[in-house]
Amino acid sequence: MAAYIVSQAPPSHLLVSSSFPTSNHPLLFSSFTGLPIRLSRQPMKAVSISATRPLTVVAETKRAVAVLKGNSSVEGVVTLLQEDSGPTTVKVRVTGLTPGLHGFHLHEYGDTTNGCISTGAHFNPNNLTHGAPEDKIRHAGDLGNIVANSDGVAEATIVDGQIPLSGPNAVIGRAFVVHELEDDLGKGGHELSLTTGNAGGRLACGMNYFLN
Ligand SMILES: [Cu+2]
Ligand SMILES: [Zn+2]
Repeated sequence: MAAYIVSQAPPSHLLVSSSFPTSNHPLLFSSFTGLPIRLSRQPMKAVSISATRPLTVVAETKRAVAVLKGNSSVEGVVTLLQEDSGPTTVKVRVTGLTPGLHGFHLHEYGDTTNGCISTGAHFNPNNLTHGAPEDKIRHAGDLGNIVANSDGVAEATIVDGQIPLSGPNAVIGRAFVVHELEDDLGKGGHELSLTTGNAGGRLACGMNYFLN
């Protein structure tokens, strides 16, 4: 193979030197002689494929807990579990309630310095009106009602897609609140239906703590 001299000017181009011995190479009798031509700077070679790491899929499980307390004998524990970015499973156990339905929400703040009133409004990152958990239009914090039995104990497992444990809408640092009355899920026609579900006073509340 004929050797030729190249000058290495701009990095992506190679110039055929004009001092090239042109006498007996057929290519160099072409009209391109002496003009810049584009050549691959590096010879073709097999691309080496670096060994890829084995693909390992690790399911990330996030957990949180809230302990609910208030000014009455009502108290409870809420545990939360989320796999990856899936829905959050909320397990609730509240005691000391009157039998029947009680509104249960995630409120905006974990603050309980002035009792449950300091937890603010229902967590509502999308600025919607109050609704049922299954409604499209609802507060993220709207988890409906829990039902206390004749012993005043309410146990529930709620699976919900709007209360993740991480990201901008994370529940960590916000509080669960259990209410005196039934949440009308926005359909009661009361002036408070579309803000609080008219669920009455706040019996117990507690902030979510991250457990991982
Ligand atoms: Cu509430
Ligand atoms: Zn609400």
